[in-house]
Amino acid sequence: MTTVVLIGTQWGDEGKGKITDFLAEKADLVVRYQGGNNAGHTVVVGENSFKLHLIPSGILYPDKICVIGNGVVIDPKVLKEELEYLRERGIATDNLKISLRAHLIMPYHKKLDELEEEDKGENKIGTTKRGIGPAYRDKAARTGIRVCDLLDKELFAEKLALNLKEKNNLLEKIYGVEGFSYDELYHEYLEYAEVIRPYATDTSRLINDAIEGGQKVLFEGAQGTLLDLDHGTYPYVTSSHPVAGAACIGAGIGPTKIHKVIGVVKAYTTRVGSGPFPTELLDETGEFLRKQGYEFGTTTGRPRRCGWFDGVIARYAARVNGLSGLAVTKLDVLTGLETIKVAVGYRFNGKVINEFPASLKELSRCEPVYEELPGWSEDITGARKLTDLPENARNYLRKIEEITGVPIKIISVGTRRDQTIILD
Ligand code: 2SA
Ligand code: GDP
Ligand code: MG
Repeated sequence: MTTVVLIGTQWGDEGKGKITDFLAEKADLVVRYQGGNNAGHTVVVGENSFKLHLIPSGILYPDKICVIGNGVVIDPKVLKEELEYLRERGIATDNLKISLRAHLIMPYHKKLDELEEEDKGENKIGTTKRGIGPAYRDKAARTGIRVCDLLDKELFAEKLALNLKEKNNLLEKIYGVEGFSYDELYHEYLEYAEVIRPYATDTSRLINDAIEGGQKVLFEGAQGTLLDLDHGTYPYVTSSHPVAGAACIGAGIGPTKIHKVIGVVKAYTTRVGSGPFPTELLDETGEFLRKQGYEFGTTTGRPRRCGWFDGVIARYAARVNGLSGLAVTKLDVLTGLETIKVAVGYRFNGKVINEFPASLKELSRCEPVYEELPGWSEDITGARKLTDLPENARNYLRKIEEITGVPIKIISVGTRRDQTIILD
């Protein structure tokens, strides 16, 4: 491995946490480049299950440098809690590095996220209410507060005052709720400044120096391609860029520094939050997938919507991310299904289309065109090489390769590190 970007190809929760953890063993640095604590990555190490939201999954290895890049939005309260959660479980956090350029999530961002969702009623996005959208909005509006601002008392005081003037006005006059006290926020955040200070650095420099020095860097994407602000199912997306290209911007490296892009593909499809989902199963098969795959949000506990594997989406993700390889996860969850359906195109206005439409109105009218493949009943959680898998499972994987045109490099057949098959 040299420089690898690992991304989600669907609507998130593909099992990126597990694959990151697996690949991190061979990496020197693990870097997060977008999103915030809306992410929920579950990593199972032996008998222990770790749920990480903000800190890169690589932290579970004592010798890896873990970076929160400039493209991430940081809720310092959550950072403090996550650091404590890890330390309480015997995980050292000294190798964490945080970008001086990363933006902060403030309590008014969370409040606004909540109020805006309520206001939208039936049209709500289904956000995680972690303040992600409002924080990125301030970043784009050039009013955001960054880590380097927080570490400078006077600058922070100035920026906080300016922001509170605007936000309290909005909260009180538009939403009719109480605003935030300057003094309380100022003192709360000064405490967080001291939590962040030991980790804060120029992470772009750090990452580039590591690459130049021949070290191996793994970029850990959060959410998934269809939640991307540009390439996803807008407006039912997150406010960052989960696609591979964003690793450059969110970490401060150039495109020439990336060698491989691995797309994590769940063997079926899930989605949390609102918006169209062509292969969604609202029947007992959907219920079977949710139960077998334990499909509940890692951050919010929400039940995930479940459906068949969607080849149109996978092909689209292969293109917009420039995938060089696939990691197929949760293949074991399909065990026991007599037949498995795979969407190979959509029927729209009486015609078959192969491209993922830009218009959501169009997408919501698309009917999947399915191919049916025979399932398998054998327990595959003990498989460690391709030939351990039943023929029907191998045929299913071959179908995914055929649809996407991308070779499968990793197959996951269970939550644990060892429940993984590596292909050359
Ligand atoms: P936000 O909070 O502004 O990013 O929400 C906007 C949309 O992005 C979706 N989103 C996610 N979808 C899947 N998984 C996510 N992380 C958690 C997990 C989710 C959870 O790992 O399970 O616990 O509920 C995630 N984060 C954001 C969100 O559902 C909206 O559709
Ligand atoms: P992420 O957001 O992409 O990191 O995914 P999540 O951690 O939110 O959700 C994936 C869930 O599936 C987690 O609970 C993982 O432990 C679990 N998981 C990952 N790979 C496998 C697998 O191959 N089989 C099964 N049964 N579970 C898996
Ligand atoms: Mg997740």
